[in-house]
Amino acid sequence: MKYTEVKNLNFDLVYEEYVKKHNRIVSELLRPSAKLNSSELPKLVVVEPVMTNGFGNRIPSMVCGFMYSLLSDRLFFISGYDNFTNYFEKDFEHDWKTVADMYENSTSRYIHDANSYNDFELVARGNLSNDETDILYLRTWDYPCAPIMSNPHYKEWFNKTIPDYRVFTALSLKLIRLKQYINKQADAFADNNFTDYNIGIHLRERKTTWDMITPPEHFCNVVKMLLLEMKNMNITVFVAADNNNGRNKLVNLLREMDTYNNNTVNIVHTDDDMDALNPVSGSTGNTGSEVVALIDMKVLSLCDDLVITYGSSFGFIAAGWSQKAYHRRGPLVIMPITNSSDDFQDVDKVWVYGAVSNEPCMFLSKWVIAYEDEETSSVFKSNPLWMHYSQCHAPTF
Ligand SMILES: Nc1nc2c(ncn2[C@@H]2O[C@H](COP(=O)(O)OP(=O)(O)OP(=O)(O)O)[C@@H](O)[C@H]2O)c(=O)[nH]1
Ligand SMILES: [Mg+2]
Repeated sequence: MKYTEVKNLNFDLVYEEYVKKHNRIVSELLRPSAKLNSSELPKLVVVEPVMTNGFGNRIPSMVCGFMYSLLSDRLFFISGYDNFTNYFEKDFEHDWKTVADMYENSTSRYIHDANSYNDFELVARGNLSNDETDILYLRTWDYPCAPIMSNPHYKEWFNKTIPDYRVFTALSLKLIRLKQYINKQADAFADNNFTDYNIGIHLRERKTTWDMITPPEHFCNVVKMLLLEMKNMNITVFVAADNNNGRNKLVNLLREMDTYNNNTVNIVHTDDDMDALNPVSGSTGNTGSEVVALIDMKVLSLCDDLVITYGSSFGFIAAGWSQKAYHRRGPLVIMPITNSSDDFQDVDKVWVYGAVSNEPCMFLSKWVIAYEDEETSSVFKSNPLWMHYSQCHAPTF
């Protein structure tokens, strides 16, 4: 497939340097004669992705941890992702098991521990390199590193290294790269099905925001709006969904849709059984196979426009984890509703909105603004994307 690819030349150099450094230091550490006491060991960032969550929540935690490790000159490790290499390439050994034994006597603390503790003062204003703790742990399903992009200690790094501030894209395209056998399937699907213009839909129905719903009709309506701009085009609508019923319903609605302006519209989807239990996620309601989840996410990431479900990270991560340069515009987000006759006069009655950026949303950003000290919240708000970060995710905190 032909498209202009994202280029992050400055960041790519930083990444290459990091890989060399990591490989060199880890091979020195693993030499049988290297008996270091804990004060001589390199300092670390260790991420503990929550494996019962899906990719939309595991990937941001790894990207945040990697960002902290680059900024603070610490080594990066991932703990508890036992089958990482079944799905992703590895340029350097980041399995925590490789070195964990050496760090038995080291000091450690969490920067992020889910919703129970988050050191946002450090992230927004502190200097991570001055932190004396040997191991900084992260356990999160969020993208809570967003405030570090406006931290005065690191602003220059971001301006120089990722000047367009599409930070998630730059880091995730290096750290989270699909294994060839998965990538090939996603590319083949896109090659066989994509046409002049491709709209990706992510329908998430198993996870609701409170008891609200996002009707399949609304996704279909947004596709109709997008099609108004097209003329004499072959258009593909790719549907990814978290359950069979919802997928069938939406596909049928789209197939019945009137097409205007002499466009032809082709509706496609992958064929996984989306009601089958996923052994990695367990009984969390995240069904379907891990491999097809990644194929769906990758195919979504290659679409020209995305229509995704509010409150689900899956679509947002697809938007950010995209090598397609066109993705400067953020996805269109379908908002949940209680029922369609609900209070139309409310200013916050929004059916759909277009996100400003394809950076992931930050679930805890509203919390930072509401509860952190004034300076931390004002540093966060000096981030040009703060409104974007705080708008796009579930309202629960
Ligand atoms: N194949 C496929 N799998 C999906 C799809 N939507 C959801 N899933 C599965 O369900 C998981 C959803 O978890 P996340 O990716 O974290 O998305 P989320 O909606 O934020 O869910 P939470 O983890 O509950 O916050 C995915 O990793 C997949 O395993 C889809 O469109 N296609
Ligand atoms: Mg999520």
